[in-house]
Amino acid sequence: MKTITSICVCGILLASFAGGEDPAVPVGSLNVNQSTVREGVSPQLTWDIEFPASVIEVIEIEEPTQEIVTKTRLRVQVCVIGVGITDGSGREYPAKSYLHYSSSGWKHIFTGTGSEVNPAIFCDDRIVEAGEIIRFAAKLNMSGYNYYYNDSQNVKVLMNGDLPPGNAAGYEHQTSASEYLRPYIEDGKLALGPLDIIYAAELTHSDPSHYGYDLQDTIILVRFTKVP
Ligand SMILES: [Ca+2]
Repeated sequence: MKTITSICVCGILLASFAGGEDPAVPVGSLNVNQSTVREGVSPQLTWDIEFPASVIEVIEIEEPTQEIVTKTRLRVQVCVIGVGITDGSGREYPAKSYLHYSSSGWKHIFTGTGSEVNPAIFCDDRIVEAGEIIRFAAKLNMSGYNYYYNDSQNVKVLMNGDLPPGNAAGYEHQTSASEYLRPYIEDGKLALGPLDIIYAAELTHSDPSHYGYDLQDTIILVRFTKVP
């Protein structure tokens, strides 16, 4: 073998891949065994591509409790995608949400209405070790309404490629999703990062057959990143 020339498969995307963290897109190198190739000579190519991991490689989602158990040391970043509680006249109502970490207890994530949500802000950002158990709770922030927890049928934990929340089979997913959720849906499926999950919570109705039961009253995104 003569000169090894290493070519980045996708230099721009590789730049966004911080060392030690899993890539969000396929990255790798393509190696050619010659620096110049003469006509009629086929160079030997080798490649080493690292594909994005799936979230179930780094966490386990326990059933039926929907508790999340981390399998490795992870950075956990939490943002609110949306709060979708309005009445017939368009008035907004606030929701309140928490995550519980087995190592540190309940942490407040967000209290507010849909128009107060800023999905660009991480409401929580921490490192957890393997074996951490993460739970969820949210409520309509008015008296007379109770918390719903991760083990309730009013809360769903969803990942990349799942059907969006609140859509019975046969419905057109994009049109039945809340406005704020549409950027996260492609071809009728959730388009999240490979190591993201969302909590989708229904806070106003407990009867799944009611039209108000849409599992879009509070949607929280949790992004996991492997850390050394
Ligand atoms: Ca609702």
